[in-house]
Amino acid sequence: MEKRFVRVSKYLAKYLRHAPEELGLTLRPGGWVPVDDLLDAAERQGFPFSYDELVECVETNDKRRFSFDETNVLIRANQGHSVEVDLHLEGREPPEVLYHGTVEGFLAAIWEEGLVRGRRHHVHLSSDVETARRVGARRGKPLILSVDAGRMRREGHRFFLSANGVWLTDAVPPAYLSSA
Ligand code: HQG
Repeated sequence: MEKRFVRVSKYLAKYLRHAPEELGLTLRPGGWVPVDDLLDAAERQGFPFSYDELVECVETNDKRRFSFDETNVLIRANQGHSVEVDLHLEGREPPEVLYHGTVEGFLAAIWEEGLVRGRRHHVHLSSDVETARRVGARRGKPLILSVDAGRMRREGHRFFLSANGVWLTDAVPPAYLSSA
């Protein structure tokens, strides 16, 4: 991902996931905001980018963090929000095993209380070890936990799949966790 687009992506993540009101934006149901409102607000704030740059940023984004609606009139972050918003995610059958990348310092608390969502809406899980490793590596030497997602589902927990392939659930109690 080109440097300029990393900056635009960080800017979008901030305002589409965490602080839309700081740009004078309100997330619509589904997390959507009008593209024109976003472009205008960013320009007013002194961080202008063009419609074409926005499209390229969304299309080349390393984690496909954002999407447009079918008509490219609205844009949203696919997951990762801390503000209250209903993303209209549909429940999905997860694979038997999902993975979570974390770091040593969190382990004692995780074995004690399980995975909790912190300030995001959900706990984020990956369907492959490599992705989980990258997620954990943001914080230090990554440690991978396996989540017994099939059993969780059979025992009543709900799972959602974001548009960019991240598995989401409310919480993972310790009984479903093991070292990968
Ligand atoms: C840890 C990025 C103590 C958890 C990534 C994690 C992902 C606990 C941190 C997405 C805990 C939360 C999400 C407990 C969980 N006690 N620590 N009971 N339960 N934790 O950032 O999963 O670039 O909210 O292990 O690539 O790291 O933003 O979640 O280390 O897809 O698009 O608490 O964010 O994507 O951290 O990352 P986060 P995450 P983006």
